[in-house]
Amino acid sequence: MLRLTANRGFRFNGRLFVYLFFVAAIFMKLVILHRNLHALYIDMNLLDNLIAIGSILLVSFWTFWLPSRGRGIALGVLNVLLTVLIFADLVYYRYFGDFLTVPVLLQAGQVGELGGSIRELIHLADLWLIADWVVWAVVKLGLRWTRGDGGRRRTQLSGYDSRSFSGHSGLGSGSFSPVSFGSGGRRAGGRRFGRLFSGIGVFLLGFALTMGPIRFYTQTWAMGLFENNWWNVSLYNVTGLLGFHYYDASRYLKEHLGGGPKVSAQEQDEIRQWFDEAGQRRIADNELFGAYAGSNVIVIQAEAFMNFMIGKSIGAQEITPNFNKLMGESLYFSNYYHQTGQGRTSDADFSSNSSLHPLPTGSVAVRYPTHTFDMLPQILKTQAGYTADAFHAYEGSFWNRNNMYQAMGYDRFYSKKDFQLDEPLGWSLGDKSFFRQSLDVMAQEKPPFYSFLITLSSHHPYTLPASVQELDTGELKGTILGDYLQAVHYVDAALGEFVEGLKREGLWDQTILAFYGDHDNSITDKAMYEQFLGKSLSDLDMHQILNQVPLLLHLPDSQHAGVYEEPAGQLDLAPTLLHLLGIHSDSYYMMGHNLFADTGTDRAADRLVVLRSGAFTDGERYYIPSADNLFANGTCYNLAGRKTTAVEPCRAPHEEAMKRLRISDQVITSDLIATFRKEDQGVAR
Ligand code: GP9
Ligand code: MN
Repeated sequence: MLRLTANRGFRFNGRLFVYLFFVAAIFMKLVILHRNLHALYIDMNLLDNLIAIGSILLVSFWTFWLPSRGRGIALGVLNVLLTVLIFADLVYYRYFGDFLTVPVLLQAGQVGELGGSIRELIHLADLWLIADWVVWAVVKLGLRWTRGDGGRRRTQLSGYDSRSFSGHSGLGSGSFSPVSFGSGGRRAGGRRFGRLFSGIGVFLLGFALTMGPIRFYTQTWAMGLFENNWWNVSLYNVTGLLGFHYYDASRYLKEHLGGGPKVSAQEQDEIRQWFDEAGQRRIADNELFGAYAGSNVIVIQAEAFMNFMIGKSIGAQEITPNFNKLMGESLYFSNYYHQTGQGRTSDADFSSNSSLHPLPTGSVAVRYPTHTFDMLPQILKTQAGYTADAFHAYEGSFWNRNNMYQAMGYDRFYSKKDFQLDEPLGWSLGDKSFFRQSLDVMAQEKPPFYSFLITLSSHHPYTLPASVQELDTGELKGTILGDYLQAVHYVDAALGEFVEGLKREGLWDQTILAFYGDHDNSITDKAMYEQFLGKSLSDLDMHQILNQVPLLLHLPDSQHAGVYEEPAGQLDLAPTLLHLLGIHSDSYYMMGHNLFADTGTDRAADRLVVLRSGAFTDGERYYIPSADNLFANGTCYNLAGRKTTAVEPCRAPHEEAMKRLRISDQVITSDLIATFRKEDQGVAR
């Protein structure tokens, strides 16, 4: 910018100044945005700053290739566009706790939701985002004034189109482009080369500044982030705002315009046929069909609530005394499996409400929130006039819930901002208060209602404050499993209080209550489980421990209580609830079973529970795939003797399991339900 020359003293490179001003201004805006993000409690560190600067260089390097005047205009336009983007993100974040994404921009409803509150989301301090415009205007006016030409002569710092200008010693002394040449053609050609190389240099610098730190992050704490992409805010933490938008746009293009693998017409027919047959198997006009039509439905998805500790004690204390007590008047499915993948909580939520498998990578809620699914809240609303609400006392944007819940048809989603944080615990609000406050809402709801609740207090790493620890974990004290059991004990107490609350409000005998765990607790140390259970465990035992979650189903009249040992899984929840409510699920694109349908002769088809890993069981056989995923290298068990058998008896259900996972993936990624529905309405394929 300032160069000491032999005969002229300091010379001011105006073009470089303009560019650096642009970079500094946008950087300042990114810092302002970051300081407004309440989900992040730390300032940007050095690497974050480098990423921010690098990404500004990457969006603007090409301006070096333009002639001076064009470059100034381009930088001005870029500044305005980026300012609008940053401001829009800021306002959107204040409401949704998330950043704008392409699917959100394409979803008109999202903007509608901001509605009248938009004025409240704009703060006076946001004017800092255009402080650079004011500074620029002042500098420009000041220069005109010091030159005293009243602006008659074209200023050499006119907006962003300045070629260059000198400092005190050389005002108006010609061009000071990075490379200075003699005259005429040589000079023009040299300037073009100068611009070309400057642009390339800035691009390379931007690339290094951006990708170096991102690479460092993704090889350390953010490992696997881009494969899982569970939260836009965590992506932002790695990539910065501009990087996030680049990633989001390319993700969208890849998933939507690039058109994943096409599903041929023949495959589509086969898929429809598969769903037709599965639907037929769910039809059962038995005494339970419609027996509880019109009841409220409360589904509680409990964080990391596993099956192995149900009914167990430590010392003389039961781990889950309330759950155990409820078992006496409820249906307890003792071989119920979570079927989640990388999307964890969101997968359990998706599978339980849509009766489809989650995806092999990432979360459906994040990747395909706008695709069509047959979802429980939507069905209950449209088929039976229910009000549907979701409750989860965490940031509404986590797992893209703000968008997904809207798409699922919920009337309202009560997220962290709707709860009073009167019992801070772990990530957010303690489950006891969460249940209490959610119940307050339900008590006001016009019946029938469907309420879906996700608990949080038993989230990894399970360390609860001493004030709420009520379990003496004995030998396990100080271990992660001990902490886990402690947390589960707290959640169980919260469940007990919730049930009491339902009784107090007169809702207990008008409500179907389902309670299940979302997924495992990520503790894989076999020795710890052996210590807790007091016996040695086989590979099969461990596999079941890590994949089974309990399902407790309480019916309004407390009938049909007992232990149900048939294998079942999260995909079965929606069709099973629909059966109780008297809604046939055969016309829906659901994969799960109706747990109240009588088991036919084709056991593999009727009761097959397929896990996302490709493991499965039909109650007789149990198959665990090998690391290389080759069928022959997997292990097939005969469940009667819990012994391994030759792998061959597992082949047929394995093929069916693979088929189901493939069909589910195709339905989700290619939005086949929307296609099928259009075809049904006579729109040609
Ligand atoms: C947070 C909760 C936790 O909202 O869903 O998610 P998890 O880490 O278990 O997927
Ligand atoms: Mn979870």
